[in-house]
Amino acid sequence: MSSILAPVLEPERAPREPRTSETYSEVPLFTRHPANPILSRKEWPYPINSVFNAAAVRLDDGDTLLLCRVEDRRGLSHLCAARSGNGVDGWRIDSPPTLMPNPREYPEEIWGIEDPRVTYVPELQQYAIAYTSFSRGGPGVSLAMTKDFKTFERYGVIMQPEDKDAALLPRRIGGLWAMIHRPVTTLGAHMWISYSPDLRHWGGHRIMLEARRGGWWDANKIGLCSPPIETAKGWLVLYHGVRQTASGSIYRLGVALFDLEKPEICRQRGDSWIFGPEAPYECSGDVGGVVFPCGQTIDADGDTIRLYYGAADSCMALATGSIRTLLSWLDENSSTGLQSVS
Ligand code: BMA
Repeated sequence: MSSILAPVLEPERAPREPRTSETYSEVPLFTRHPANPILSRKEWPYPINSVFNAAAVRLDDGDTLLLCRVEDRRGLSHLCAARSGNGVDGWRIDSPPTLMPNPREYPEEIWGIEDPRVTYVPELQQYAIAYTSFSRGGPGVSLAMTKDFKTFERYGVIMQPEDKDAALLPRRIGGLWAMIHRPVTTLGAHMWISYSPDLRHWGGHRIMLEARRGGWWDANKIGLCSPPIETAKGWLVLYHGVRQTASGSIYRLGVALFDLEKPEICRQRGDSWIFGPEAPYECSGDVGGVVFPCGQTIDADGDTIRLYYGAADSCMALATGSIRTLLSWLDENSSTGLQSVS
């Protein structure tokens, strides 16, 4: 039975013997692109402080579009599209910016809009942009729809503060739209999933993944990274875990697999993180020690993931991985019965 207080964990396999730390070797599941960082403020056609945490899509014409979070020199963020034929360089950047906060009509955007995740929705033939709107109440989740990244239909705030790290699934589940998000409640900062008949009214709230506790790398605070990837084995989800240390937070990535038709059911969850800040552009910047992907594209081979991530809240970087490899890594490196280990 699922409950809103406890995530459902239905492992397909029997629980294994507890694993030891020697079991966890450093497997390079994502490879940094040699051209990193691929975008920074020096490329920008107007004065900014930083560009990071971009959503990513492959357009019909073959271009990669990054919908970047751009922080201006007041500290407030807006969204700006950068397009490239190869997804690595030759970026053509919108000027004026693509999507600005509109606090007159949407007061929840008074301190800016941040960290978009873009999902293409075949049924609607539109892209859904879930982004953080920031105001006195704290961060909330807003939604906008677009066909072309030129005009947008704004739905306003759909998940009230404090909530962020949201993405829409690309298709209905049991007739309803499904949104992953990360509210902060008295229960902690965990990933939830909610359902809607019309993208405006949301309910059926369920916790889908809990932050672990104690010494774990993903203790206390987690959140969705890029939108889930649909595979034959389930929804493959990259998430960030935040480790609080005496000298600040470390943002690292983990991976988990969720049931295709009941996505609140976690099938597998990796024990160790799979990617963390190591390169100089990830370790130093406005907020050193942060890798923060909000988008990926999948190559024509159906397997290669191009993961676009913000580095140190300052620039954009790219790393490549493989869906097949992540799935087989999960088979070998995930724990079951998570509640007992957290
Ligand atoms: C999170 C978000 C991200 C940011 C990260 C690290 O809470 O605000 O936009 O990249 O912190 O500062």
